[in-house]
Formats: sequence, C-alpha cells, structure tokens
Amino acid sequence: MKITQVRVYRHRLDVLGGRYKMSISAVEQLDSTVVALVTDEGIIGYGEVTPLGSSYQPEHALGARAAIEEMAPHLIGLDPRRTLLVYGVMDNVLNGHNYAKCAIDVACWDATGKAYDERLCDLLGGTKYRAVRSYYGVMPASAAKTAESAKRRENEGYTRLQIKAGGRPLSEDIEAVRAVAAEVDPTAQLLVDPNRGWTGRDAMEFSIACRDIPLSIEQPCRTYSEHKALVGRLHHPLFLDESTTDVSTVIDAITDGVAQGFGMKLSRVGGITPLRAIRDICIHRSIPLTIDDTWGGDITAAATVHMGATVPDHIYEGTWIAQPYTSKSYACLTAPVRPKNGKIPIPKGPGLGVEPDLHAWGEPFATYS
Ligand code: 0XW
Ligand code: MG
Repeated sequence: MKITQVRVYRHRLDVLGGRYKMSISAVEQLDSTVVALVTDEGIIGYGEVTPLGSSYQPEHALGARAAIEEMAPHLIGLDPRRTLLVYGVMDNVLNGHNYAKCAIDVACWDATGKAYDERLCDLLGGTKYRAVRSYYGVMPASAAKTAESAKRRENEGYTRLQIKAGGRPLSEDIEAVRAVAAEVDPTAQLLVDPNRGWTGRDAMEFSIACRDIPLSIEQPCRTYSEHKALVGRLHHPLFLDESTTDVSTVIDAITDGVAQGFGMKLSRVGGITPLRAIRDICIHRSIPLTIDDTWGGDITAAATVHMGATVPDHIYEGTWIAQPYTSKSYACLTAPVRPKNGKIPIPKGPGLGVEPDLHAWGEPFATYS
C-alpha cells in the first residue's frame, strides 16, 4: 500500500459558552488541521492537530500547516503501515514540530487499522474495556461556583476532577480548592492545574495550605527547571504536562524524580508512535498518566480514547476530550465520540473508527501528490 496523495483540511471549532479559560491563556475558537492520507488501495487514513490557540504551548495552527507542507511531498510513495519508517522520513526532512508530525502519524495508524481490519486499540496491544474513564476540567471561578460546578460534574459521573488555577491571587485558588474538596465525595480524585500560572513559591505555599487534602498538582510553573527545584519541597505529587515535550523529557522527568505523573498530550509528543513509547515507559515505572490532547474533533478524540484504552487501569488517569467543551465541530458519518456518565465508549470499526463526512467538508485547504 502506498500513499498517493496528502490532503489537508482546515476546520473551525467553536468553544461552548464562548470561552475556555486557563490561567494565562484563553481560547474562543480553535483552528483544526486534518490530514487525509490517500492510498493506492482506496484506503484513506485521517489524523488531526488542533493546538489550544497560539500561547498555551509553542504549537500553533499556522505552524502545523507550514510543517505539513514541508513534509508532505516526502510522504508520497511510502507505505503508511510502516509507521516507524514514515516517522524516520518525517524526522529527516524536518527537525521538531512534533505536533504536525502527530497528524500524519495518526493518519498512518488509521490507515494501518483499516488495512488489517483492526481497531487502533488492538494494534496497540489490546484492551479489556468497552469505554475509558474521562475527567473534567473545571474552570477557575469563585470558591462557591467552582465547588458547585465540580459537584455537578461529579454527579454526571466524572470521578476525577481537574481544578484550573492560577492567574489570580493564590489565596483565591486555595479557597476554591478547599471548597471543592469539602463539596465532593472524599473518593473523588482531585488535581489542581495552574497551567504554568504559578511561581515555585506559589506551588510551595499552596501545597502547605492544602496539605490535609489528597490531590495532585499539575504543571504549576513554566519551565522544567522550576519544577526540578521543587523536588522534595511539595506535600503533593507533581504531574508534568506542558513541559513534557517528547519521550526524552519524560525519561528525564522520571529519572530526576521531578514528576510523579503526567498529563500527556498526543500532539505535543508527536502522535501515536511516540505516545506508545511513553505509555510503555510509564508502565515499566508505574507512573500514572492521562492520555489527552490540546483540543480537536472526533479524530483526535478517537485517537486518545484508543490509546487510553490500552493503559493498565492502575496507572490510567483518564482521557480528556474537547467534545463537552465544543459547540461546533466538523461533521462525521460515524457515531460521535462523547463521554457518557464520565466514560467515553471506544469507537467501533477499524482504525480510529471515525469516518469524516467529506461531502460536508468541501474542498481541501491544500493537496500534495
Ligand atoms: C484539560 N486539558 C487536558 C485540556 C486543555 O487542552 C488543557 C489541558 C490541561 O490539562 O492543561
Ligand atoms: Mg494540564
């Protein structure tokens, strides 16, 4: 099987309620790039990259399309089932830009699943589950409002709640988290995520002030070094998210004792191929991780759900997908990928199990052959 054409589609995704806010960035619309790898056997593989605006991470939508343009001509003639070989070609023609490589890599895995008539989760080692646990990100608000929305999500079936923090006086974060902890069931898994909005001192003060509450802290500071300086100084486990940019940083974070867990994003690390390596490293070191992405429609959601389904239960922290936060996405012919009672059913069918409604999508943004 050979790739004969690379099509790039562009979609606008709208945020439900108008705005998704984090400590130092907010988004209202997302710019999604979908890659379709067309093959000589009639199989088409799909992959997507949707950065969370341009300031959440160094990734941005224009960069994704520019990087795909640079790599696309080199993909023609390759067999998409040889996922490592395709990755090698991408690395040879372009250094870095993992997020753009993600869209191509996911499309290769989708095509592989379709070629062998296997679901992606089965290609990745198999699963015992029909659905994966999801978790909910509660946006920063007053203590009372944060507690109320955390309770609402718990009632919807979410057993893990991520409380967004940062971008305001630390005392307000502490109050909000204490209010949530008092409101939800003691068995709820709590994680506080300032998305790089705290200083190291904020993280230490927060951890002292909330010492009595079982929770984890995710990516409080901007840099890896700031988190390294926190080793031994927190009373809570530290998860890294934005700082873990590739497989190598994950290895460092584990061996340096910096991270006790990861908020892991498919596009940041470069797709299924590198994420599979990270999953395996975490299995061998018993490190908990989420399997998420920054944003995306059903293609990204399916990719993260399939991978999430293969993570052993004792280290699986759930999969966040953007659908509950999105009012408008691209059309698909298959059943929507959505959480129900806090769990996301694994899409049926080979590969990702998602079939775009190409008729509704119209003309591609670019085509390479
Ligand atoms: C909650 N998320 C997984 C979704 C947004 O992309 C941000 C992210 C996070 O944990 O930072
Ligand atoms: Mg995070």
